[in-house]
Amino acid sequence: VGFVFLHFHLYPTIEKVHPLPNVDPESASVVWGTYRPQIYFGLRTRSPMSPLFGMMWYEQPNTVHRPHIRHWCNQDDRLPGYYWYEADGRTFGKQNISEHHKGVIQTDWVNDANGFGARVKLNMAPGRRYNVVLYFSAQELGTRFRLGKHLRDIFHGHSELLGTFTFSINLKNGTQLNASHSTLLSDERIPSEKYHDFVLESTQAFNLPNQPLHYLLNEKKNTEEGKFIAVQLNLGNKAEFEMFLHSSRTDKLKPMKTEELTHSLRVRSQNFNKKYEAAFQLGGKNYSQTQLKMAKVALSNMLGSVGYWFGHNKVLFNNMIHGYGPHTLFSAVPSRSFFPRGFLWDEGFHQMLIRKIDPKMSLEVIVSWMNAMDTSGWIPREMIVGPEAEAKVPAEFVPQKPDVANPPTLFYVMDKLIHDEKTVGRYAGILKLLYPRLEKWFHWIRITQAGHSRGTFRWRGRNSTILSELNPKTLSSGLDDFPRSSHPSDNEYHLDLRCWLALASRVLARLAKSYGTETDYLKTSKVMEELNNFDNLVKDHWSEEQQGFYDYGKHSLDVALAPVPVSGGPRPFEYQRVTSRAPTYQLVTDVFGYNNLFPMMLKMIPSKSNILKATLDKIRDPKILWTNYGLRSISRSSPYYMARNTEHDPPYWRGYIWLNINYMILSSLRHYADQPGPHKQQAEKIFHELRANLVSNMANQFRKTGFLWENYDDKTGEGRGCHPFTGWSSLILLIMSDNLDT
Ligand code: 6A9
Repeated sequence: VGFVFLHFHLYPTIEKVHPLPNVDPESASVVWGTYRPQIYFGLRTRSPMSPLFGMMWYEQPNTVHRPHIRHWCNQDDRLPGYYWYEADGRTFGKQNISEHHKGVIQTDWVNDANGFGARVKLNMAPGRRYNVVLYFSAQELGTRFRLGKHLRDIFHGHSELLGTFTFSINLKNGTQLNASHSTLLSDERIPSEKYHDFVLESTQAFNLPNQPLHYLLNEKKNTEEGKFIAVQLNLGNKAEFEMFLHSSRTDKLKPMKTEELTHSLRVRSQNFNKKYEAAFQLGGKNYSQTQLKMAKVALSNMLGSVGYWFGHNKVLFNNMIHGYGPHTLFSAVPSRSFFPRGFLWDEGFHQMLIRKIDPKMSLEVIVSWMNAMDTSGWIPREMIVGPEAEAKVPAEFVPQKPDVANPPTLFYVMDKLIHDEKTVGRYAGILKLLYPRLEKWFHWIRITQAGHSRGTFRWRGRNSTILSELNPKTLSSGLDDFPRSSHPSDNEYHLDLRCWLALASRVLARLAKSYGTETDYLKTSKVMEELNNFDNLVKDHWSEEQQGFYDYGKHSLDVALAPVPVSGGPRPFEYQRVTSRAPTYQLVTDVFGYNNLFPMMLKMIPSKSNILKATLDKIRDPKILWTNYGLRSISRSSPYYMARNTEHDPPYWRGYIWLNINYMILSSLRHYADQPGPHKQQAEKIFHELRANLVSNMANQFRKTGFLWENYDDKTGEGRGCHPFTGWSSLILLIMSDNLDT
């Protein structure tokens, strides 16, 4: 009975918890926003029923090669840069998209209670010709579109959510349409990840007399009313047009016009800039123009790439793939091009930034993630929800595993939110409802990721049989290939996880104090004391000899990837891990890097302790973690430094510089610099040096490449990995503004 009971509790029944109420009682579901972050310019409302709006464009090729459509943000487009440089994630945004040959496309938009208005400007190289396609697509049977007769009423239709609506286009003076516009209406069900394919398939080369070749939409209408509708504007190299969606949802408003669009854009931009300066106060800080620009792009992009998804996750459970959902996820994303979906631990970092300017949005997002929890307390690490999200992920990475956790960074944000008087006053109701959810989550992590002995913890999900990896990955930790014990076993325990739980328990105790009963508070305080006991941490993880904190497990100090003869494969050998010295149970002392800094990062080391000094020394040592561009992820003297994990997997968290961890380090340096103690000055000095290095390198890279990057090279400072990466790399703004929340 015990087993069944435990099993029932530990493994999700994959049944969702009851959703918490909307933070925003006004109906967000009819308000348009840039909630399709994976496309260059797309809008939808926060309702599963929302029609999707999007824009595509292509350059008219002068040859018989089919045009290359731009639609989904894609690194292969090799655009020299694209970013929201002002955006609040709610009411407006201004974006610059740099095209090849020094072309620029601007997309600016605002919403109102009945729809949206947008202005698009093309300023492309002389002699080139561009084609812009604007489309709407229905997501449910109640939404239907019809074609109108002229640009002023190019489409109209009706939907359950919006009532009847019209869409109009206004070509600005001087903008010539090369051939007249053409339209497409279809009643086929086009999967939402295939819109550009559909448009491309509907495109044909036309040889018009005395004109170069044109690829145009082959005017098509297989129905009177349809589910997908598109209009094409066949333009030259310079063009400007506006578009307005107006629904009859409330009859208070007249359709938006040019003057209102201009006016709203101006007023919202002014308000945004005012709020921005109030929140981050970069004004008097002596930053260069590039640095200031990067800072505002960082925030605007974070907000401009908040997304909304609807659908089911795939979950691997009992050796079968189950659907889990449906979910409606409202979340920021790490990267519009590569990772345009929700990641649990990334989200805590995103909200550290967003809450500074829009705490209500942070709460809306946290509520959304808490609603993704199942009845056992598990939350998927990645929310790959709906066909658009799934289309970006190779099939083998889609299924989520219900025994796998991810760092509970949302506690980190909650801590800040409940220390902010305004937020506490205004959102007491939802904070109170969040408390039991967070407690459930905490409890789930504590139970399911427990180690063998009390107070130790182990990330689940490491592969103990795989031979092709130098060190089996720990995806659950978020630090993926950061080396742990070489031979995964049930007896190992992990430093970072223990520190995350210590932090979470501290926040939970504070939450219990404000929103729980007396008993809750006593209970959580006890847990907090246990998990934050520094002597126990030292006992389990500290090496006196190495003067560092380490993981523990079955570990060999001598492993390497080497070709091993095999038969029956495509090659006579395979790269495998070879172990020259047998593994024994010990601390993992040949690895020092981000994982080993967690006791300091989460401010668990007493400020007077020699352990703090030892940690600071290692941080500042160029042979270990120090570089001119930020702290590298793994010591240069570790055998794992820059080591490939398999023949095909390059190093990832094995040397490169990552912003989320550098942010946490800076935050703890600030903390120790402000505490009395013998190491105060050392912390202060390193704080300033590290901050200056990060800011100047990221701004240099931004100037050179036009992007914020996933991580940075520790030898050259160059941006690496995917781009744009305006998830946690945007924390550079908090760093610049000295908002390090000690
Ligand atoms: C692979 C390939 C189109 C990896 O920022 C998101 C995550 C972090 O949470 C994690 O800590 N990134 C970090 O180690 C990117 C994760 C990508 C995983 C999916 C599929 C898709 O190629």
